[in-house]
Amino acid sequence: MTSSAAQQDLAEPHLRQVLAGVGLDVEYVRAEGNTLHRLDENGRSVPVLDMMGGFGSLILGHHHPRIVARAKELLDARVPVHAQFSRHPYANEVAAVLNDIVHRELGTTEPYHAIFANSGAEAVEAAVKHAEFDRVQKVSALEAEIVAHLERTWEAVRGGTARVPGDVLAALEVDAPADPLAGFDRAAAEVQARNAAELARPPLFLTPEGSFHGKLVGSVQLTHNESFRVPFRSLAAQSRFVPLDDPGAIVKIAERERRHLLDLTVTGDRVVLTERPLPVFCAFVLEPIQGEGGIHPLTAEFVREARRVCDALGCPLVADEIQSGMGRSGAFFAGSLIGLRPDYVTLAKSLGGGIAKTAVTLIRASRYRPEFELLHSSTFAKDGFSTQLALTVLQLLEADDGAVYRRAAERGARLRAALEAVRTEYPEIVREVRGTGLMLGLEFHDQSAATSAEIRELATAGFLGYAVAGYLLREHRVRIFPTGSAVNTLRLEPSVDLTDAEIDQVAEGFRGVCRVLHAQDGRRLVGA
Ligand code: 5B6
Repeated sequence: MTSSAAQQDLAEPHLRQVLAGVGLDVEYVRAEGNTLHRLDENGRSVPVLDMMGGFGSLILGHHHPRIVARAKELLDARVPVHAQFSRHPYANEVAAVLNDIVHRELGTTEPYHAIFANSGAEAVEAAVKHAEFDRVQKVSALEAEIVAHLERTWEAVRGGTARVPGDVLAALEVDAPADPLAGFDRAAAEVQARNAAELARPPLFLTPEGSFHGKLVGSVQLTHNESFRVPFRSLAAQSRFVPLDDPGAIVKIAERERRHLLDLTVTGDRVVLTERPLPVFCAFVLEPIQGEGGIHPLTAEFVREARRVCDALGCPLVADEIQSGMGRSGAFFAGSLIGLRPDYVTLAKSLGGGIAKTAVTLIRASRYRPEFELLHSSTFAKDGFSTQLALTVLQLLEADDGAVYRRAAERGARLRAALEAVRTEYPEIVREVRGTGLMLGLEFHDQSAATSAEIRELATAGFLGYAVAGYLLREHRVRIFPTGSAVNTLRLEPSVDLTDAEIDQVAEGFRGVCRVLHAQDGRRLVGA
């Protein structure tokens, strides 16, 4: 049945128009491995090499035969997909395999508990909510301690064994009355008022500049790109962004944001005013290899400093491995290659094997609050279908002593060498090739001073990367996109089954782009 409404474009029509502007509004009808198929004007199937890989969701490719077979098996067996509030042995098995990997790669024997979700942003928000739940309980414990101190101090003042000295009243900017009890009342009222003002402040997050952690209400505030983040800033707690090339800035930001609660205790016969550090930072969230920010691997020095400052603050360090994890880097966790020791880890994308939508947040046992399980849930999370597929994915990744990880490293090195060769041939066009394993980026030099008006305008509007993507699709049958926040960088995230021929096809495509940009042939670039 075709409704009359189906003739209209109702599903995000504006986005479709934008894609159409650069020749990317293509419908794909079939997907396998690293290939997507579209139909040409005559209805014939045209293969397209997919270097996007579902924004990094397809480490094993489209429709991996073992994952498809498992999905069919599960459906044929009428495996319960929805049986909320029952035992979930498969979710538990997924968590167990993930723990084995954590213990092998992240240098710890501590268990990590698993909270399941449906998407990456949801896994990040579960992490953030858990971290905040932990923070507010620590704050409540501190508040309770201060209340108990105030009571004890009041008893001492009332009993005449202690009095509030003038320097305490002066520090609190309250007048000193003759009556010691009135002095205490004024001091205590001021302490309570100042503490209440501090406690009303929302927490802060730490995250590197260039971060991308999702686009939901909370996670978008951890996403650096202003156009995604700023319109929604009043909806959630804010982040302080740390420059990637200046790990020393982490401690400076922590010092600048330091806050405290006031406390009144008794020493000898004097009431003493002390400052009690307030946990201000909810979490430090980072991607070991930034994806959407332009493919920037973090350095070992940066993550070491992040760990040091988090330990000093008592704040959890969250590794967002949603894009970099699941083997793409050449290890299961990209963070393991730079010595990252996180308290929380988020995974999504490839965890569902390119078929299911699933995500997970892992939390170190020593920081875990079991009560959180009764506060946070989602109807679809931890369902029987997606967790069992995730288990198959993990078995495939872990098979043959990690052959997939070795292959990601080997294929990544080969692809990188091919891209580096293009850069060597066109150093004035290609600025840099960077990344780790099969998470690579190729950055073009800025073209906003190009002699071709078309190229200049595209570059100035931030659309050059999309125009290059349109050209590669049209002329080389390669599907590739720029990163959203670094528009001159094209991102390559194919599956581990990338062949030499496919690598050659990509390199040839980029040579074509370089020739067009070198010749300043704007019309050819946009297919005019
Ligand atoms: O599953 P979800 O998208 O909510 O995951 C959020 C997330 C992502 C991520 O990479 C990290 C590190 N943390 C959380 C997911 N990345 C998604 C992404 N999406 C686009 C572009 C990207 O570079 C990354 C995208 N851009 C335009 C249209 C659709 C998607």
